Amino acid sequence: MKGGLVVSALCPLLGFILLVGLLSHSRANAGSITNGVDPALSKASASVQVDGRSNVFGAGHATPPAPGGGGAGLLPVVIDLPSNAAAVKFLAVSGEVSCCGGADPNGPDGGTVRGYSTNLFSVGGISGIQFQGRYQFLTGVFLDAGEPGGAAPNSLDFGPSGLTDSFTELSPELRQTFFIGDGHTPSADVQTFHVPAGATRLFLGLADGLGFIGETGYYDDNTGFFAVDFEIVPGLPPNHDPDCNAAAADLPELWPPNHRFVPVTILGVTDPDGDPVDDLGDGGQAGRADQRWR
Ligand SMILES: [Ca+2]
Ligand SMILES: [Ca+2]
Repeated sequence: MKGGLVVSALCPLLGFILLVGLLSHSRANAGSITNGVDPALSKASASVQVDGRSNVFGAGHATPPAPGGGGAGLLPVVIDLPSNAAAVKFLAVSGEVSCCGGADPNGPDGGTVRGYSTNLFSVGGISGIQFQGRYQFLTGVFLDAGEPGGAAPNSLDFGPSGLTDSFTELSPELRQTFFIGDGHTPSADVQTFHVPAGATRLFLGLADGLGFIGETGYYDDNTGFFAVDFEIVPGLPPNHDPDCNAAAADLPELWPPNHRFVPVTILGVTDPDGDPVDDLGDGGQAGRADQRWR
């Protein structure tokens, strides 16, 4: 009877016990309070095309970098994130690119046939990325509203001794490049990419360099593109506990004992989010606390 109000003392001879809903536990009622996600927060989906020359390390900069030579390519594709963005899912990624003048094209999960491994350095405040045995895959990076600079986050390693491409969820940091590939695990489960705090933009491109090792560059010999269908998953709005400070029964007492059920309503409960303050959907009304009696 945690947090409840027992009124049985008012009618002990009859054994009527009136139980008032667990007002102080209304967070446990979240099933009925927060299941109704605000329709304004519905998922947003869209499609973009990522050119094979899109340089992910150009994210947030005016021009893409190419300290390794071979051409800086193009600025990456930018997706502006709504303020309530919680995660991004890539529902379908198709197309092919070539690292090398049209030879040996590969899909979004990256190439294998040329035997390269990716181990590119960080540049301009954006982390490098590693993937032993894989190259030229779809790559992303989240940024806040500013131009990246300073020390970059650690490079993520998606190789066999690292994260691999089998993760179901990934939580990259701001300015930390990450493998997207086709957005699905090898067993075809869609992967969830959590949006880091403060992120306002997601950039899509590729991570290239001479032999995919060292300084980035060598974008200008790339061909093809990836077509990317993505979905932005909104977060739930913040939920606050109802305010029970003014809660009171609408009957001061149950008397005299007469073997009859007596409905009692608790008034004065409010919710700062405007959520209904009933329970279980069993007859309570908005603006009232739930009541049960037996
Ligand atoms: Ca290239
Ligand atoms: Ca994949």
